[in-house]
Amino acid sequence: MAIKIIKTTPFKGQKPGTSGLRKKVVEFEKPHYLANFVQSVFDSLEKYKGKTLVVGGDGRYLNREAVQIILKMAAANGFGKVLVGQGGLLSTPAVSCIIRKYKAFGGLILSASHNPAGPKEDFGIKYNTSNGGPAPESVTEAIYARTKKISEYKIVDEPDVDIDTLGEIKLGKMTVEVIDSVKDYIQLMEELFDFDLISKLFENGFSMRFDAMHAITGPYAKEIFEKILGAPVGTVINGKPKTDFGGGHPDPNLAHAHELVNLMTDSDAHSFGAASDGDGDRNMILGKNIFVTPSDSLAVLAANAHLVPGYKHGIVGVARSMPTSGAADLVAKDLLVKSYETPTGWKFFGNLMDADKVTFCGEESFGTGSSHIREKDGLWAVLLWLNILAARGESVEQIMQSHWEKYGRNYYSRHDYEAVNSEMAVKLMDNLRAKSADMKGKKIGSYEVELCDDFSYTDPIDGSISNNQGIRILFKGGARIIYRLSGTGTEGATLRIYIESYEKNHEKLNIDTQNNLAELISIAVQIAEVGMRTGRYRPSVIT
Ligand code: G16
Repeated sequence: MAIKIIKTTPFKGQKPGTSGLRKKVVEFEKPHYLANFVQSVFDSLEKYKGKTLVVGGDGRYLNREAVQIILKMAAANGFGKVLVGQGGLLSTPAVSCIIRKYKAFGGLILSASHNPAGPKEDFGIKYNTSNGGPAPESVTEAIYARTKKISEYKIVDEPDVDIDTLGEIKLGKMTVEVIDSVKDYIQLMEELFDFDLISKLFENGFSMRFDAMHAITGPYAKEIFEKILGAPVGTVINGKPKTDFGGGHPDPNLAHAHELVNLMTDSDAHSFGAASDGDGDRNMILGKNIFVTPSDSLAVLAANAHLVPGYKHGIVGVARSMPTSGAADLVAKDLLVKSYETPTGWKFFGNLMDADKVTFCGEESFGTGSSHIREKDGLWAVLLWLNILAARGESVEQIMQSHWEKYGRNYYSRHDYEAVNSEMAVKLMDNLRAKSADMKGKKIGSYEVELCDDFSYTDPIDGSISNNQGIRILFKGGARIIYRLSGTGTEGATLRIYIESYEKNHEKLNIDTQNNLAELISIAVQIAEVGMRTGRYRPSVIT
């Protein structure tokens, strides 16, 4: 086996964000760009020689080429085996499931998640560790440090591997096993959920649409919903993965999943609608004419988990990212289990799940998951909802209504200002941080500030500290305004403003959220001086 040592120079701007390295495709197409990152990952790991790596991606433009580079570099660097999804395809939750099931050393996931795909759009790569979850900050920082110093990488000089035929093949001394992309994941879902009960829903005419947004979940969803659970063909829409995701923006939210949203707000709307994103870890849940916020979804799932076989003994705790609404905390209190507030980023949940402190976790950014794997899981959330709907024999609206009656309602919205000048965005945050020091006790409109700070998190398991995780203004009575800069954008900075109010006495369904939050929204914009500091007078996306 001929191993080539290629001389290279470090690139600027390789700092991994919330979820690995995400950049425009043109960056990844620069000579050695991807290889530099992959070698930096390998150089940051210890004792992986002879071990197994899992590789797969969401099928976006560059996926296949990237898989070939990784396979050849893994062989040159001494991995014993690579498990690769057929065609190079694996959803992010499936990678997590496979790493855990086969006790692999780690995995490389090729995706830029919900960001658009194609030659002019985005690509990404991230490393997951042996627990199946995203690498913790200690590892991502080591990778980043290495990218700044790297001077060469190793790759075998061999022809491309056939990644379309299932089975084993040798690449130098390393074995490449091409595995079925959906099988292991579906087996896990069958262990958690009552598939017979869900099938009966469909037998009785329950109508659902699942929008795969031309991304990775299409093959998984068709197999699960249409083949195994017996939902009619056509239940899964946009089910064929495309390298450019059909030119769409596979972010399952009200702004981007408009086809599904239209289907769910017709006069003859379906009973249930759901969507997932580019790599299959996010989810959006809709009932007939009703949208369930991800924060509410986490709370409802936690409150009803005992109805589902995989969670019939209850949950041990719940975790949510700081900007996610407090709805799940109310459920945790009622269930007498602990709730944790972590910084944004799925990696913060891993330690809590490994230590058996939480069963469910979720984020406002349309991510929900459980300790069955160490990634958020779009289809899992959809199946959990279906299992609960079947067990309760109620509609999404009825379930939400009774949930709010019991726990009160957290009105919640996120306003995003995308592609803002990065320098302006940083200054805006610095200004807020400075202001936050003396806001406590101030009355602003009808609200009184209870606490204002820049969120800092001490991991209860390993004691690691993450500072500067977002400016929080907490008001008396449960209202909150949070500001943070996104870690996943690929153009300039994205300012996210999260607005929440809490109504204990929930009276009627579908009070318009934006109207309900109007005063807080205007307070949020004024305090941060968004218009003056960014030149932007309205958000790019409201969810
Ligand atoms: C990623 C992380 C999530 C996080 C989200 C936040 O999601 O995996 O844990 O909530 O980013 O993004 P931002 O920093 O832009 O607010 P994904 O689905 O992009 O991998």
